[in-house]
Amino acid sequence: MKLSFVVSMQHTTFSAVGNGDWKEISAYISEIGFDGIELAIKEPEKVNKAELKEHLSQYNLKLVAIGTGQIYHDLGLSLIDANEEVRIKTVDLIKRHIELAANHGAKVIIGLIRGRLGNQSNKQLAYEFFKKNMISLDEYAQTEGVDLMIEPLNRYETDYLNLTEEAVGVINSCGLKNTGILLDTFHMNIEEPHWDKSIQMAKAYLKHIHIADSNRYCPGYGHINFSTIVKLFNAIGYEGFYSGEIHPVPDLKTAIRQYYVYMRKR
Ligand code: LER
Ligand code: MN
Repeated sequence: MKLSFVVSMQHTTFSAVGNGDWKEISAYISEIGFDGIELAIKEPEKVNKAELKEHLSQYNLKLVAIGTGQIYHDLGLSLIDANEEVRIKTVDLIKRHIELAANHGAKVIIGLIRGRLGNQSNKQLAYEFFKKNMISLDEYAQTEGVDLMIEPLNRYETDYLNLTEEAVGVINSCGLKNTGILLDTFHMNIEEPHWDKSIQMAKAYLKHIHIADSNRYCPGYGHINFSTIVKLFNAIGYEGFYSGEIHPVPDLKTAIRQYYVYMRKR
């Protein structure tokens, strides 16, 4: 099993993430024995590409995925904003993420950046904005040789694409070629009616996994049965990373270490 951990490159108010000095945190992740790292990046244009490459190579960590969600969570920009300028800016920022990802063979996450239809007076139109922007991002991802991933999120964080079935539906109806799915056990535990059926449904699309227990703490702190769930992912032939996206409880270093130890035993 390949393990990674989600770390924020710039300070964020999103709490289920490694927040702090990304270089120090990644050095610790490497020391513990992780195979890779996932970076949440709010300001992709400010990232020093050479420094990032050198640092990850020094610590022998693969950049597995790039998170975009803080652009919505911290800055309020989304793919369905009513203001066209905001939508254009959001798409442009994600293109910068795609370029960064291309440098590392990493994948780009389309999660919180989707925003909420509920904020819009015309929900149908907002959903059309989402589809149009995904088609354009998918085309750009094809030219850069990068995979995008739609992450179904629970209803308290967004009001559309909460289920694997819905994410598969939009990928197919838009004819997206480089877009797959990221499954997050925290969101699945809230939304999916069946672990096994949802994982089976994701089979042809699954590119990445986020792991957190039912309370978003480290696995073992809640009531999700990870041994069963890892078996279900193995059964569909999943060979990608299991990325810890958890609250830093009781503190970040302990959470990182406990995540590694727990998952290595699955
Ligand atoms: C948000 O709850 C989440 O799970 C992130 O991975 C999405 O951007
Ligand atoms: Mn997630």
